[in-house]
Amino acid sequence: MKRVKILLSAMLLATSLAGQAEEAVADKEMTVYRSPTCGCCGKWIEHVKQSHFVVKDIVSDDMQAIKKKYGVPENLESCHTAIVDGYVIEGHVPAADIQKLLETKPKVVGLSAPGMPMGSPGMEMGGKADDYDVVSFDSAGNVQVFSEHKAGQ
Ligand SMILES: [Cu+2]
Repeated sequence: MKRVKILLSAMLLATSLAGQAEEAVADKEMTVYRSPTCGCCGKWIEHVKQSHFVVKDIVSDDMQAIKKKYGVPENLESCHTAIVDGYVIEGHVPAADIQKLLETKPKVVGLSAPGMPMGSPGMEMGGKADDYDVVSFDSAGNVQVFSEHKAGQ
């Protein structure tokens, strides 16, 4: 009986160690600001969580002030605004684009999926989807296409 217990605790230890190692590699902290009434923001948060981002969810009644503070250009505004690794992520940007941003580290303020494109993560509308671009922006007003997303792909 004692032997079984020891074996069991060794197995538990091994699993928890493996879990920790995985977290250290994959998890990235992200702060998300959203208005209390935003449903699609919550869906987007679920999307990034599935891609191993650890989300600090902050509800704000003044999203305009947040966007101004972090330098989101008015024409690129969307619903939620997130901060990860010093980059600003505006709106329904796919997690894969955020990962690409964090790997390539371009000299930009951040990324945006302007507006609320149908079919983007958190904006699933049954079969309806738009083509949309994720753009990068910098503090000098330069906006560049970062990645193109075609409906149905
Ligand atoms: Cu939204």
